[in-house]
Amino acid sequence: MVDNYGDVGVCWRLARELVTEHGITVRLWIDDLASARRLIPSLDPALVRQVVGGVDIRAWVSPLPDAAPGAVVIAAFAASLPEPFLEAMALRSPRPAWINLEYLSAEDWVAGCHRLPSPHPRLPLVQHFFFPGLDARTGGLLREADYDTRRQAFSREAFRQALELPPEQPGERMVSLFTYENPALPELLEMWSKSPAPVCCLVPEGRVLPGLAAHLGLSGLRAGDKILHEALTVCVLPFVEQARYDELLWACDLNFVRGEDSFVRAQWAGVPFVWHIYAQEEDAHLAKLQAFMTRYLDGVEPAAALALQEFWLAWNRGEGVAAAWPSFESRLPLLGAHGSAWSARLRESGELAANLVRFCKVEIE
Ligand code: TRH
Repeated sequence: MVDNYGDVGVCWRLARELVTEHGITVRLWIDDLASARRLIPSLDPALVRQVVGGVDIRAWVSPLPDAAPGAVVIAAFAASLPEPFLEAMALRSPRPAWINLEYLSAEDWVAGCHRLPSPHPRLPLVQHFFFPGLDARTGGLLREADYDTRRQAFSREAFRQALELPPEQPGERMVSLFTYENPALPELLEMWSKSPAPVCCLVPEGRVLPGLAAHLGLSGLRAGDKILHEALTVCVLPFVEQARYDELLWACDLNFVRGEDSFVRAQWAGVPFVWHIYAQEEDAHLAKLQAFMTRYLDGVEPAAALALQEFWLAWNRGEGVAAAWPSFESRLPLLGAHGSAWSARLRESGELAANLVRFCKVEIE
């Protein structure tokens, strides 16, 4: 998919954690090395085999080159394994633990399906479903052991300087905008440009730029551009390597995120955020969106919960954001406090890489 990085983003994060925190040898097969390079700048898309950050990265080509299956085989996000590879898995002794790493969802059925076995119809192999999730009944979320250390070392001022952002204005709100194309974008920007307090909007390079440029009356935008539009300053940022994306979230007062991985990182950051969920056929994503909001807003003061729901739904619908903004904006301080508490609660649910290692070592025969 052009400009979709979530699947490789999660796999890369998991692979790095398994290597650095658990001392495991990891071979990562990727079918789109060019996209992966955005997140892993030292990757060479022309190489079928290379080691980056301790991970043995291979090009997933068809047919898959002969490679002996490891002790654990993880197929992520509905990737189906080639038949010859499955046959090699069946011949291995002992047979590999076979994990089907699923998408994240806050829906209730997830806890019931997490860790379920599914025998292969023909071969003597059993795959186990492993679901990321928001509570201890699931696999949890990825979170690197050095997250807190990195955050403590983070300086918002140094971040601004490194990106050559304009000096902070009194009362300014800094917002990051990592989102899919959205018909509500002009409405949002127009509102911010008329806002009584300055808004500094940081937009990573990506698919939203053409719409943004059109709204600003420009033929195009690229990293480094800074456009002042009344109370709104738009700064286009370079797409940074994945390890540095957290810094953007820490630097801002409000983050617009999307997909799966940036959505998770926004929750760890504990800063108020707006989730643009990846749209699925027959609006299947709306149930996922609602399930998350219900979980996330449990215990939040009703008016603030309603304000968040109305703004998120407007943003995902692509209309009505101006009407929903004032109420949402006035609740951002409260939602910020809630975001920190939510992030602390998530930690108690366990960490995905550690849970996966334990599951493979202890629970699968
Ligand atoms: O790229 P996405 O839209 O990915 C989506 C979802 O994962 C969705 O579930 C999937 O099915 C679809 O792709 C095909 O959004 P996501 O998940 O947030 O991934 C973006 C990744 O990019 C994430 O790992 C963070 C990273 N990133 C950087 O490394 N540098 C940057 O500057 C930015 C803005 C993001």
